[in-house]
Amino acid sequence: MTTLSRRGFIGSSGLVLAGATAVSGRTAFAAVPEAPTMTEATTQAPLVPTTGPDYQPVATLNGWSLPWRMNGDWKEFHLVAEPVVREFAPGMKGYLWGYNGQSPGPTIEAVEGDKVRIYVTNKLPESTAVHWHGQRLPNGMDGVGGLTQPHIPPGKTFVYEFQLRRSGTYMYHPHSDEMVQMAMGMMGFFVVHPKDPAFRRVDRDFVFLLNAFDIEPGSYVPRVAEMTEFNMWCWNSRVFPGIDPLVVAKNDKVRIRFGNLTMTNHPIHMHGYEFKVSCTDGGWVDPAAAWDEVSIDCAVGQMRAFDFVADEPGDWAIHCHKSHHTMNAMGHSVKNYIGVNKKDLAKRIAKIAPGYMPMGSNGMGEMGSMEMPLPDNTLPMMTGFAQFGPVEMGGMFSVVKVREGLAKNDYKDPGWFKHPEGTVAFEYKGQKLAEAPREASPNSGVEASEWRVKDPRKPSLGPDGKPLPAAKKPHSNH
Ligand SMILES: [Cu+2]
Repeated sequence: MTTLSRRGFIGSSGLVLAGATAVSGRTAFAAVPEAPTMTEATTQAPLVPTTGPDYQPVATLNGWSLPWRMNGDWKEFHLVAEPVVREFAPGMKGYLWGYNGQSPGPTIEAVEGDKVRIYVTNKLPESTAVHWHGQRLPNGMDGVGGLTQPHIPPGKTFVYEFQLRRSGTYMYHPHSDEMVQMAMGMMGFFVVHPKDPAFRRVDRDFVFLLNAFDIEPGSYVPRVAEMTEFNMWCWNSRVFPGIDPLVVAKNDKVRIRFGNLTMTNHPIHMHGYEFKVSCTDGGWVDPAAAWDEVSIDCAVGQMRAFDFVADEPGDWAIHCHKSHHTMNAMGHSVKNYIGVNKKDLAKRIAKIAPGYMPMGSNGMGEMGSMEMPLPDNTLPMMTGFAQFGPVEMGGMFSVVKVREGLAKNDYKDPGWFKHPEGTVAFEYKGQKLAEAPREASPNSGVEASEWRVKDPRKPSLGPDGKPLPAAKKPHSNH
């Protein structure tokens, strides 16, 4: 029986259903579920459930969710570990390893209490195994090659079976030649929705993995032995301007979830809002224990989800706050020439090093708007244009686009934000400006006068600027 979910994909979907024969041979046709493959690197429409409890499906940035079939009371998925070609952004591709046509692999979505059966077919040239990061499961289903199961040899299919005991935010990745296989891009998101459709429900739920590659400009295959000097800082194996925007309707409850499979931490910062961590890979955070943040550090191997209400329309940047992680391959070995007059110097160096291109004497911003000659298959260090000019970013950077009046399932890029009249920073040319309001912000809860810095050596001043009467000294003879 095949009741594969095939609904709801945006436009010309890149979803391809390979016959099971392509994977496992004619004799196994009925036994193994089809293994869908994705041919595109654009964000696919969330996969709305048609059986079982209702839930808000996630939107995987520049990715998709894996269709499944029901077999009795088992929810069956089929992952195929295989070499893939992944576009990082227009102009650069990588020869990676992934699952079902892309890196990362498809997001697996199921419901708390579901019994899942996950077929894993190995089409890599070496053994693999899949670890279900964060899940409670029988030890033999934990996917640690050699420790809890034999490695899956090339050409073989293994089956994992377990019941999803907790809702929350998880991922999957190999635990077999792990350094190589993760450096090649093998990983995926795994979301377990709560059995109670109302529990911690949001209107839009975005997921992505933080991953990093070291790919020499002009080449296609990552250097897998690299430990520190990565030059591609990615969300779901994409870099800005190749990362799709997170499109949100005004006043939506929004959740953004990410997991870190790089080799360093990433403080993820979103502009315009404060938010609360709602979930980690360890479980849900009690709302009473959550505090407001504008940046969340995600350590290696961790997952974080944060929630906010999108009540401020606009184009809000979201990015890793390590500034080297918002730049692409070409920027990492540029020397600092700020303040150096290098007119003659550049000419002389270019003689012995053809193509020499020094950093600008006034900083590197000018590179954001330049059309530099690049080697094949790489990206400018900083790039991307928006309505006011070059954005001068790369790597782990995208935009949360909050708009009024979007339909519930509309994730299409709405273009640039139309700012209300008089709300954009502007050049001061000596013109007379409107009087700024004098009151403190209505939400600050602080009286304007409390902002004054008090010098203990001087008498406190009242609102009229005159010294306040000295405070009475407390009795010392109680
Ligand atoms: Cu970072």
